[in-house]
Amino acid sequence: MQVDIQSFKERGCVTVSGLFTNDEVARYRQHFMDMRRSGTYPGDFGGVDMQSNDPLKRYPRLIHMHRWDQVSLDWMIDPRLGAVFRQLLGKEPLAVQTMLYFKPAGARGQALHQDQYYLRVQPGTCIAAWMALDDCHEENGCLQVVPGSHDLPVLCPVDADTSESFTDVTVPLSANMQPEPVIMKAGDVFFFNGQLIHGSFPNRSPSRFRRALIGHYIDADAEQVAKYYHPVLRFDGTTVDLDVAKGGGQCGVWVDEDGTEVVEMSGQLA
Ligand SMILES: O=C(O)CCC(=O)C(=O)O
Repeated sequence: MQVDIQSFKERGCVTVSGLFTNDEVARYRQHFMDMRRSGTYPGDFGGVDMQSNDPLKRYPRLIHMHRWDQVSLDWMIDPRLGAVFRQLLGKEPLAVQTMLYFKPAGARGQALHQDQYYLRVQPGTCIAAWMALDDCHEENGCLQVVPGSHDLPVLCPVDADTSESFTDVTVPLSANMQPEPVIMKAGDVFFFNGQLIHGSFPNRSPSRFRRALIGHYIDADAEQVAKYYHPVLRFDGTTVDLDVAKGGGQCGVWVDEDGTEVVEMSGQLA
């Protein structure tokens, strides 16, 4: 399978179309809908409330399912994903997280952010595989990305608009940055660098879900990742010992330099 490595280098992201078949995607949809409707799980921080007016309380995201669900584990270390990572990274990938976003009609999105803010991988950064389980477009709240932003350091977070986002922090954009929608077919997988600014807007469709199965990865040269992402797995399913990355450190803020906005590392992460 040919992956557009140049696009990944220049834009910080690339879509691999049809990496998983329609039949596989239909099975994943059924599997995770059954799972969500039949209980609560570790990682359901806010709980599940089927009577709530908030669609995200009826269908909260699932987190780290691979730790207790074989289907999720098999997907996270699927050889097709491994083959793409080896092309993109030129190194062996390591797997650290799964998530399932249901994003039903009317659900809020997730404010623009950088995954590396959370994973704190050292040295290097993380990389995500975001697989569409439904066709994704602007109406149902597809992913939005700022191509080229992967060259930025981790930016200092600011408050997000929680009427549009279920998370409460975001990153400020410079005046010439504009998020772009990532239009995808179910079964496509979007790979993106951990510093790429991305997120999503609300699902404004009257009835359609926008489900996505997401994995976060690091490369074999990484020595540290935040505690939440341990244990770290190789693609053969065995675990590898990495150090726990500490919190804090510097973050970037936009400053004006002779009429141009540039990032200055003058902020401090909590
Ligand atoms: O799927 C979305 O709406 C956002 C997902 C995301 O930002 C992430 O996986 O880091």
